[in-house]
Amino acid sequence: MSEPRQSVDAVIIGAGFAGMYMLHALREQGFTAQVFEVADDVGGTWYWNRYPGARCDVESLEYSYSFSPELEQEWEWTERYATQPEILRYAQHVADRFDLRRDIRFNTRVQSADFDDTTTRWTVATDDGSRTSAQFLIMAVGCLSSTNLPNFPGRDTFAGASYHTGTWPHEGVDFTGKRVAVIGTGSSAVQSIPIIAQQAQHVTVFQRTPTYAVPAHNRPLAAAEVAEVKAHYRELRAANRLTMVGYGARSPRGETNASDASPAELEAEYERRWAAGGLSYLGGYADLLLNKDSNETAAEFIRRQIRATVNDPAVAELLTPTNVVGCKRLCVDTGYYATFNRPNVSLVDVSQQPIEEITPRGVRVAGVDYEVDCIVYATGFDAMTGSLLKINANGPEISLQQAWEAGPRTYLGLSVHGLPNMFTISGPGSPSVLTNMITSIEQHVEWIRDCVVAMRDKGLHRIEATEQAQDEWVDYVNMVADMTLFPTCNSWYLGANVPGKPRVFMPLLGFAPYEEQCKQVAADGYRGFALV
Ligand code: N01
Repeated sequence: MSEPRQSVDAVIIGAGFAGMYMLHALREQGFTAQVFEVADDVGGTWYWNRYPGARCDVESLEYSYSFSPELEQEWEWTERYATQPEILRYAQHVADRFDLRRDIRFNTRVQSADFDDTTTRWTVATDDGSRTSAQFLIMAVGCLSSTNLPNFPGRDTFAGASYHTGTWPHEGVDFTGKRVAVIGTGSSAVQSIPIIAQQAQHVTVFQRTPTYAVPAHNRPLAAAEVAEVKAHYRELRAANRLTMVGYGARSPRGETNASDASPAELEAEYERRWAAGGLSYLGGYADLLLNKDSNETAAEFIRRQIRATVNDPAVAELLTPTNVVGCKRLCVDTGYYATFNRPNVSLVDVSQQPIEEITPRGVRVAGVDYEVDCIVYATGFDAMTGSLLKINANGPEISLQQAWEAGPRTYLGLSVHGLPNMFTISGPGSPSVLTNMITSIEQHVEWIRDCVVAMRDKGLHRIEATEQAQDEWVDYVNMVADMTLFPTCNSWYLGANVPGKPRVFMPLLGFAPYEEQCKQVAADGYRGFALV
């Protein structure tokens, strides 16, 4: 492993897709950079989330870097939705291909970063005692990397094995013959429950909020489809960057409103999208996340599929969500609802009476003990802010923790007033988690790269978002969210899954308009930033 350098142009924290591309992009411009990474290899999210069935719900041909046409052509995806091992292999291939590892210090956690206003440089301290001085501090820590493990009474008294989907053992887990509790029914649970159920003696799922899931219809990629995409990759990538979500240009979103469609038209459109599979289900009509009545038509279609799939009407009813579809992240599944027809799977509703206690032998709800051998916490993440706040970043007068005491505030999701020369890749206030993450990462990396090149060209050494620009941006992000149905659920987008976390709608809706705004800010001489 490389020794960290003592002085570089940029320290990058994290070696997932964001950190890897940031390193490559800076190197290409002649900058020096040091990456710090807690894990022992690259991959970020795809390094940690090794739970059974983990896959990306954005199609593999689009959930991949676009910055290198050669990389794009040489890599062969095998399935419509890539598995976690395949995506991790891809990340490792990228690290090899661009010789990234020599500037990455693995097994190393950044503990603090302090900005010195006299030198306009950061000093970054790590848990192995190293100190690195850098002009720029770039946070590539991921949006979903700080796990949320609920503090159930007695949690640590459990005598069996406990796992969190987000920090799954590398050697895998054999559930054969085991009684397993799964807590949570979000995307990670929806993917893992059907597979755990095939192995385990019994699976008991503890559900607080039922989930909408649309079928993945995963399949091996046909050679002809791959060839077709590869022949027109540039056009596809460009078209994706003109969408609201940074992917899916191959199955365009409907431009008409569900409110204008007849019941027969609605049914046909939802049938078509359900049969196609995947997240484009919600792209059927333009108003599905704007108009409650329109949303209800899409939601009701899924509810009918659940009732038609699940044999026991009482179980079906419990599995049927009532809230707006899409205001929590839509899940993409393979056999999730049907899994509840298995004799070895049962469902426990914890919406009214929460999990009371974890006992040495299992999970207690409403005085009933569910005895299990293993507990799988599929309880999600302290999303978007968790990993950033774990780093003690201190500006000249204020720390990041102080700046975000009442919730995250950024300018463009890229920069925080009070923390000069610090950039956040896919930070709160940017589209990030509402998009194809790799599209958003590439856009942020390229913007940051161009910004530091412009600073070097002009002999500038300090950049900081102004308070006014940040205030206006936060208002704008909220205004956009309030025009939609997104704030109507207790989602992790709002921080509602973590007790005590300030309720702020963190991502910004709409990739294409956002990219345009970022370009305009740069073209206007980095409007909203104070440059020295
Ligand atoms: O986490 P989640 P996740 N008692 O927060 C429940 C991405 N992702 O890891 O809904 C009982 O969605 C919680 O209940 P509730 C994707 O963006 C992508 O599944 O808060 N239950 C919920 O059911 C996704 O959205 C992919 O009421 C508790 C569950 O735990 C994001 O990661 C795959 C509880 C957490 O669900 C996070 O997904 C996986 C408590 N105290 C993840 N606390 C793909 O690309 C929490 N819960 C396919």
